[in-house]
Amino acid sequence: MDSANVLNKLLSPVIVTAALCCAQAGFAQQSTSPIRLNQVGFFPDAKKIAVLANNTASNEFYIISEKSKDTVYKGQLSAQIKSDYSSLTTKTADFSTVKKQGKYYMFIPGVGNSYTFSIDKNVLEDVSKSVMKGYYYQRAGMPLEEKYAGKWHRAAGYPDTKVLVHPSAAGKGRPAGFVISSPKGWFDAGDYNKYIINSGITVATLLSAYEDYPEYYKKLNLNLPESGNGLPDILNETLYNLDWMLTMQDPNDGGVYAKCTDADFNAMILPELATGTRYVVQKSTPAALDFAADMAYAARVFKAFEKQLPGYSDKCLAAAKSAWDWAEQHPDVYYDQNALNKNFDPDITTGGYGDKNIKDEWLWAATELLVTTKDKQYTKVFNERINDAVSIPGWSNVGMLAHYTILKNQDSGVFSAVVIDKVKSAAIAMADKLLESGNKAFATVMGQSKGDYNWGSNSVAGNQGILLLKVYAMTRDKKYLEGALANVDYLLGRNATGYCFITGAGTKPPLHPHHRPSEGDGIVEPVPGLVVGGPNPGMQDKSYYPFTEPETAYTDIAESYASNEIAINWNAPVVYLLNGVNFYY
Ligand code: 9MR
Repeated sequence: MDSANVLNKLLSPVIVTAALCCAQAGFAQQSTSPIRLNQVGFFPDAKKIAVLANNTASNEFYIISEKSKDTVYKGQLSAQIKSDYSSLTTKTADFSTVKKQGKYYMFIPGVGNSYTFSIDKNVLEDVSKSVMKGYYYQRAGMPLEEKYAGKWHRAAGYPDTKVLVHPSAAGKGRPAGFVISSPKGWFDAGDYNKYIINSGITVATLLSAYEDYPEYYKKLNLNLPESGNGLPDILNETLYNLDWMLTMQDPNDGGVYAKCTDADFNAMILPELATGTRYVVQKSTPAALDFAADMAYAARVFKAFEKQLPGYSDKCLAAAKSAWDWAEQHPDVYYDQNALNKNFDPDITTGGYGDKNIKDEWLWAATELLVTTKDKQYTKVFNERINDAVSIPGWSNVGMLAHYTILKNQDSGVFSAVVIDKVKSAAIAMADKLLESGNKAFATVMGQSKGDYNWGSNSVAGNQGILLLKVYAMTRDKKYLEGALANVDYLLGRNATGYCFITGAGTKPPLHPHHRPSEGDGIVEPVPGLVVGGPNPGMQDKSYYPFTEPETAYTDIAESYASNEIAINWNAPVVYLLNGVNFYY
């Protein structure tokens, strides 16, 4: 980075705030507007709700056309609502009857104007694409050319063609120090490491987005280097990570390394400047099972693209089977980084993704293998686990992904009517529960309990949205679609922080995500299309948080890896959710 860029980076908050203020002069309180709404905008036929998040006495609001300055709607604010997750009290403003396409803002006497928003049929198109394109910017081992990456173009980094087998991962045929090649894949998050566990749910979520809306995704051009090659771009992008995952399997025994990593997190530099030794570390049972599940799923999806990718589907399936076999022979190998560091050198201090309850991983892998192969050998584990309770998924909680696969493959002949009925009614009951509870003060499904505001809370909002969309597809009852949209509104600004949580979107997006390329590139705007973690009262990074309650504990500073990092498993549910509602409305 040259000195001008360093200066830019230091000054960036000032410059951006100033630029925003100038660009939108005339609007009160640009940086912390108490009027919280979806900053990107609304579909003409959708519910439209804004929230006033302060104690103003006003009872009325006005929707004003930006162009003519005419009032197009005058409405009443609701009675005060005390939030369950912070000391805020709010009032809601419903202007769903305004349907005419155009640009508007809300005016509340005594408060001022909101940000400008659009009402438009295509209002979510750009942001939906951009969260998908976000993965391209996470690619390891290839240069991002300007024609695809715009001003965020960068040199290649982390080729990972010479990766050492860490002593914790040594095995027959591959002793410690053995060199393997493990190229491609996405950087996990703000860091440059590549983890199998987190790829597990991420890849499955993207495959499921494609499977649920194939015609939609076939038309979606993301301007990738591979665009136009006969594969939908969402699959082109997913392949980039699947190719890497395949290299993480030890051909000698089918076991899967937990991660391809530096020994320690490095500085906030561009990937091309990182030169540390890379390692594959310890194989683990959950890594093998997540890998098996993704590969068995990919084998189904890519079967339809035999012409473009001859043999790929079979290759995935063979990899899935041998990973499963390894897991059966090694059913309780967990990744415990502290234990690992006591026994082996060098110490590894990057992300752990340690998961010691892997009943859900067994269910998921068995389900995917069963659907793809129809082989009875997977039924024993399936039958043992199918009655386990499931909940909104996350990287360590993947049982629900098995349920989604059952719902999608009801006609496969693999599942009994009893199982299908149970899974269906459980999904509907969960969706109903989501609609009943939620954060009343902000009118969102997000906020079922305090626990929703955790590390990566925005992925909770996204994953709740996925369940609602899947139940909507099953029932066609609009209330589920509206619930999903309420979480879109949450992510795009109707929340207690006032931020739109996606870089480059809305009026007040994060400007300083914990993301090494965005910090290291000297460009003021962060890389676009990345979902930040969101409110997390755990505040494990101990950095400065202006507010610290469950729904407000978010801080837009690069140090805050616990609230402002980006991660592949947080983008994926938002990809599914945004593109899903974009498809339906
Ligand atoms: O998303 C993970 C979160 O659930 C954990 O609580 C946290 C601490 O173990 O780690 C998060 O994952 C991080 C990973 O370990 C390394 N890359 C960045 C991930 C997001 O912060």
